[in-house]
Amino acid sequence: MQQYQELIQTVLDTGSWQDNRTGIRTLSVPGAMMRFDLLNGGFPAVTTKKLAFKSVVGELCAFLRASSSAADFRALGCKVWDQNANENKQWLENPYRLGEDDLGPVYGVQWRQWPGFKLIPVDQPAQIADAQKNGFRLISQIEDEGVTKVLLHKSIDQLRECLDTIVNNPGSRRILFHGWNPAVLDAVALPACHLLYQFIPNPATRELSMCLYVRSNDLGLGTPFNLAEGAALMHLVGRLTGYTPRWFTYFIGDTHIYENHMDMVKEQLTRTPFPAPQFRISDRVPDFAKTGKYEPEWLEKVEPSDFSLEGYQHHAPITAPMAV
Ligand code: DHF
Ligand code: TMP
Repeated sequence: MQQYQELIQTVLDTGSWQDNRTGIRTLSVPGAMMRFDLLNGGFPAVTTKKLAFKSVVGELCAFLRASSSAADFRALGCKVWDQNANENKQWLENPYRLGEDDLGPVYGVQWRQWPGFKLIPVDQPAQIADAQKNGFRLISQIEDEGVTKVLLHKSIDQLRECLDTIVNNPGSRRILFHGWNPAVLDAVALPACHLLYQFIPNPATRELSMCLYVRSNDLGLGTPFNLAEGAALMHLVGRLTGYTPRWFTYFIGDTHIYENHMDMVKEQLTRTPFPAPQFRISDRVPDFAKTGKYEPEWLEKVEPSDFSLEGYQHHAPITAPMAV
């Protein structure tokens, strides 16, 4: 995890101070990249402090189940959403908030249940038939800008469609899912930070690579989680589609360190990183490469206890407050 330390150093050396909505300033750099080779169980866990691995895999399971409540995250062992659900004044006053612990249609809802709508003029029956064939359900007929149209809806499981494509059409360069839904930005506790995931399978080597784009990344708290979660997702998707995880390329837009995290990150720079641990998924989760049976329903069935780190050596835990 040399690269994490190098990125912290780059921000300390070249960053500029920025104000933001939280009231806690950040030292920021516009744009960064890290790249990890996950071959042979490799895993980008930070070692210069203790990674809250149980919390990481709890969060991933909650995303995979399309959770929209901090209570669901807690039930899976992850408390990191409590503050965003219940302590941000703007969100507490938001008419879309459904009450205690509600987060709105965050990450997993977009990954697994993207709300897809089509408005098609009634004089286009071929389009309507095609949409219905593709799983859109007719909701009603309406007048829109003087034209009679039908409104159709489909809950789109973007992630499941990625797995289907890895299995059936691995040469595709369109295997991605998006967390940024512009239609719901006003109705969520926090607009998606890690938002674009693209899978790149290599059918010749049976290796699966992934690129992840994170629009805004808190190097002290968010980045270690996002790296670990992205890598865990690659290992899981690889298991379910018969691929070995390979290159994990991690792009960041606004790359920042909060002013009250300076002691935490500087302390980490004094520590020598340990070798990366090995990542394991329990045998309970079927390996497509061995069974030849495609079982994508394990995306929802997987439990936090199915994920573990082996040989995780780390320095003493350090933490710092999260800017809400
Ligand atoms: N807001 C901000 N300002 N930064 C974030 O990184 C962030 N991340 C969110 C939601 N809002 C956010 C979701 N992810 C922690 C880690 C990830 C995360 C939120 C918080 C965190 O506090 N980590 C601590 C404790 C982890 C634990 O014990 O569960 C850590 O030391 O890693
Ligand atoms: P923003 O919406 O104003 O960019 O604030 C979001 C903050 O949360 C920002 O510091 C980035 C951080 N964050 C992460 O780094 N990773 C995450 O997974 C999440 C949810 C947030």
